[in-house]
Amino acid sequence: MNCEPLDREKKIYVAGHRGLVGSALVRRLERDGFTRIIVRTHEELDLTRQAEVEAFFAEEKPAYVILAAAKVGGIHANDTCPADFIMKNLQIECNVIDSAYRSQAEKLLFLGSSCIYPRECSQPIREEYLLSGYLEKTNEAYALAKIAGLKMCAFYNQQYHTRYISVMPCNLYGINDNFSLESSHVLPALIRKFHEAKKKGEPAVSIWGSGTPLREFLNVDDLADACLYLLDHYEGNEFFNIGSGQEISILELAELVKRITGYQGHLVFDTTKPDGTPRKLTDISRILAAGWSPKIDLETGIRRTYEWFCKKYEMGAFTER
Ligand code: GFB
Repeated sequence: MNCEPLDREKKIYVAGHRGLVGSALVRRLERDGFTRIIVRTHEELDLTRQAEVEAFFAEEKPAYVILAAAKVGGIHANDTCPADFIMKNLQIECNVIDSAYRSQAEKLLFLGSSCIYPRECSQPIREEYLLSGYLEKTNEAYALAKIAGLKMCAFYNQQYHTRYISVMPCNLYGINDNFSLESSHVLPALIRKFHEAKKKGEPAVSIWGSGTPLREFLNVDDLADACLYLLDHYEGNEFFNIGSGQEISILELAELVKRITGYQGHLVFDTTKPDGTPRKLTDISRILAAGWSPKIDLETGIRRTYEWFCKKYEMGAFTER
């Protein structure tokens, strides 16, 4: 498109490398021949601490930065801990984006979320619909922090002529996801619930809400591919929706996961739990026009994730609720 690709020999810092998105990015960068991938565990570097982050950037001076570190969670975690979601995410964004600027990073990629868009906006959701209405209440705090991060990148570009890119992915899933039943997103929760119900011979699996909400899912390896594509090919002040462009109801998703896991029982709906936004299908015309398209279909992606989950499960992972 409009810029030089990243130099594979230069330092690239992936913040959040143990998470779903960060770990997929590290895999992708390694596969692509990056030789100096910088990572820090939470114990080594607390991204909510400004002085620590400034010192880290001053010492390492990464040429490129991918900001995949965030306080994330499913509908229940977002709904019950809004203070944590807004505070931690704003802190991480301010610290990392400003330190990247001060240490003269050449390029930065910021990861947002499709929940930044108004709850009632028309579908599929175009990037232009940002800030055109009220947000969904169950994830308002997280969405506000992600809007702030996206705008920060745009304003740094405007004032300081930096080259920061923002992407807004739909609901993601894949290996290294959070499978805790309390705080996870729907797909890992369903994989674990059906797997455990099958193992224990339970007659029914509980699905939160009514089953009617529609969601768009993208395998995290597709997202990592899109991020590297943009870092290599794009420079400018637009941000990009990244999605599969296809939606599925929670009921249909539950039936698909049930089939993949081989569970034989039936579904019950727990309507004391929230549905969240009724629908959030992104319009992916902008990224398609930029030359990138998704490659992993939902069933293939869930099968791969389930295979990985089963191996980990047998090794004793996922003991927490
Ligand atoms: O994935 P999820 O937690 O987040 O829930 P959101 C999606 C839908 O699945 C909701 C239903 O309608 C849930 O009620 N659901 C059914 C379940 N069973 C389950 C279950 O066992 N666990 C979970 N978690 N959901 C999040 C936002 O919204 O999406 C974040 O809170 C973020 O801010 C993320 O943007 C991508 O899609 O509703």
